[in-house]
Amino acid sequence: MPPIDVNPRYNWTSQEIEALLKLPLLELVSQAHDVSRANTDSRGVQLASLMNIKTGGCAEDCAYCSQSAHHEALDVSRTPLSRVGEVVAAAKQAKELGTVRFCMGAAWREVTDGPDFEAVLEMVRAVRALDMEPCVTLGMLKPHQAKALKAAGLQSYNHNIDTSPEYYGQIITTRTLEDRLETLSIVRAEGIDLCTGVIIGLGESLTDRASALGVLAGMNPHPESVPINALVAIEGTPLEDQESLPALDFVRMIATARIVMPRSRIRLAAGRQRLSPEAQALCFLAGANSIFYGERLLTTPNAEPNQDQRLLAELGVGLPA
Ligand code: SAM
Ligand code: DTB
Ligand code: SF4
Repeated sequence: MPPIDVNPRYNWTSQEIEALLKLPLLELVSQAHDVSRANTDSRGVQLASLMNIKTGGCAEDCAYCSQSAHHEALDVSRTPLSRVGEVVAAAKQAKELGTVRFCMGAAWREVTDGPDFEAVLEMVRAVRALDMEPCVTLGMLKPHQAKALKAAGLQSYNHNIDTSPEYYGQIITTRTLEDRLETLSIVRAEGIDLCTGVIIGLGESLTDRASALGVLAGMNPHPESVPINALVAIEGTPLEDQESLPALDFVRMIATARIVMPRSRIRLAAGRQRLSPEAQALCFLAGANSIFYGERLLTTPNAEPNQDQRLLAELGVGLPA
């Protein structure tokens, strides 16, 4: 292979990306680490907290998701939208723990204008007022809604492509990848950062993983943050019996994402709870520079904050004082 280019490129082919994914692991991690050193502050890991502001009852049929109205996930009951006061209290607590980004997720297929959306705008303003970076994930958006979110102070919009164009129909049938890309372009047009990533471990092939990364790496500019999720298999969803992803596959995906999107924040996202401290250390070495921090993801537990504190301190990767 030619020496790795440490500057951003937007013309990666799926074949090139697949060749990276297939490199001997230590060669891949070493190349990714060089790219990290040249492009990011390798000591800084951004902490992001998640809050589910509206649980369950979503009209989409994403096969991995406990919140789809099409599945009967155990332990997930529908809730109305959280109150602004509850969100502010959770954001304050997250700030005390050292979180810089506060992400609010609603199980909506798309945003509808009205009191709920007005309340979300209020939440964004309140999180901004706490000097944190507000991020929301609300499903599909129309241009005037993106404009209103920007005006409220939204930093970032999470909207994942999830999987490759080729595998998409196996996982979601109620929307297309084109719908996702349309929302992403609406968000970007308003100057809101993109938080756009994938899930692996859905039964997709290595070629699918390369193809999904190719979609992200072809965006110019690259998404500012890229969550790499490993499936959390949830009882009651169609993927409940999916075999769990080998830890080193997670490392490979992070390293490859770092190489093809050298300046993005690569987030070691869902599925981290199952990784040993050693596997997580390899992910940071391979260029992961953000994690979800806090007891919960959306409907499942996250890695323990106490253990995270110990791990980050031991690795010396920048836990705030
Ligand atoms: N409805 C919005 C949407 O789909 O964008 C927001 C919430 S949705 C739960 C956000 C992302 O979380 C999904 O796109 C998917 O990538 C990830 N996710 C959801 N369930 C997951 C699971 N069981 N395991 C891993 N990642 C998951
Ligand atoms: C993202 O990429 N992962 C987060 C966040 N964006 C919204 C969600 C992970 C969800 C994991 C399964 C659950 O807790 O329901
Ligand atoms: Fe879950 Fe989001 Fe899919 Fe709805 S759109 S089923 S909340 S992943």
